[in-house]
Amino acid sequence: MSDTPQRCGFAAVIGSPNAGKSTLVNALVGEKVTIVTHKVQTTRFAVRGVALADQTQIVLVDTPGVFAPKTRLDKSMVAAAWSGAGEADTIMHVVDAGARARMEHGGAKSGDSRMVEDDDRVTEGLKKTEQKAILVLNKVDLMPRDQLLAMSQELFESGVYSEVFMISAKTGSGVPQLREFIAGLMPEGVWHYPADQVADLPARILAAEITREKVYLRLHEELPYASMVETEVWKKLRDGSLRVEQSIIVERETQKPIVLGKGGSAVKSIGEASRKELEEVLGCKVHLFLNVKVDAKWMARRSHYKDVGLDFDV
Ligand SMILES: Nc1nc2c(ncn2[C@@H]2O[C@H](COP(=O)(O)OP(=O)(O)OP(=O)(O)O)[C@@H](O)[C@H]2O)c(=O)[nH]1
Ligand SMILES: [Mg+2]
Repeated sequence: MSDTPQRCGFAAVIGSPNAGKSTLVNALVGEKVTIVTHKVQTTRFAVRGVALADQTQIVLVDTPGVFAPKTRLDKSMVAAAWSGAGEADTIMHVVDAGARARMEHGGAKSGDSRMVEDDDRVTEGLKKTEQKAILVLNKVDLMPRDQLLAMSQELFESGVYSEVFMISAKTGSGVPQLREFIAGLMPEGVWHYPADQVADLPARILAAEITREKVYLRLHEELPYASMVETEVWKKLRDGSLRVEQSIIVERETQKPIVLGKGGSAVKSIGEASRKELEEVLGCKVHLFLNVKVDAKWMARRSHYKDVGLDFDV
């Protein structure tokens, strides 16, 4: 051990849906601790990941995107995003700089304007918090660098940012510098987690998340938002392998055949992809059984919120 005192603190990552928050958390940790897809509203609840920088432990809090909520689940997700920020020692606001640049300079894609609107929603929300945030311009690999300066100046006019970093969470460009900087902001204190722990989701919830990621990646249209995954059986077998039974829950009868696919092909490939990753993460052989259930009211069930730390009554 060195003589430098231990430091430990919380760093929340907030931003609009799809900005790259989860990708950034994984990049800062150096391992996958939270799921990532190309679809908006992937992260549904606060997920913690632990990054180390010398004697400093940074507990990263990945949050759901901030957007205009409609359903109960939406409201709980947005509330979780802000409460993650409220409890943190420092806040990073991740902005999809590529989307913003396309809105300003042409070539906008679908979703870009909503992204910018949601970012402004975050900036407005930050005005109400006492602390200044770090502005993280992400996805700089997708845009000309010379547009970044004007963009950060414009965002700085809001008065809510103390610092700006220009990064690509995907390629890792700028990520080590950001990690160093956040480490310097963490207060002195003992580490919250053992040195080798990077994630803190209970294994059965992590396993459900991994399968949900595969559902999102495989299924198109609006279906993913209407679905959830629940781990129902988790059993260590005598040979050291693990039996996991999960349900993919959808809202309507008509959605069931979509998840199953022709002759069960969709659910089979979701299961294979999930099992592979589970084996990697858990370090043992996994027997994964997926079943598709219809529950029109899953979004209205309190237990689905409580289990993952979401507030049902917001
Ligand atoms: N090109 C590029 N793509 C990125 C970068 N960061 C993230 N992405 C992609 O952007 C998409 C969304 O990434 P996520 O990390 O899931 O975004 P998020 O902000 O966590 O999204 P929600 O959980 O839905 O709020 C994925 O397809 C990522 O691969 C980046 O720096 N460059
Ligand atoms: Mg996410």
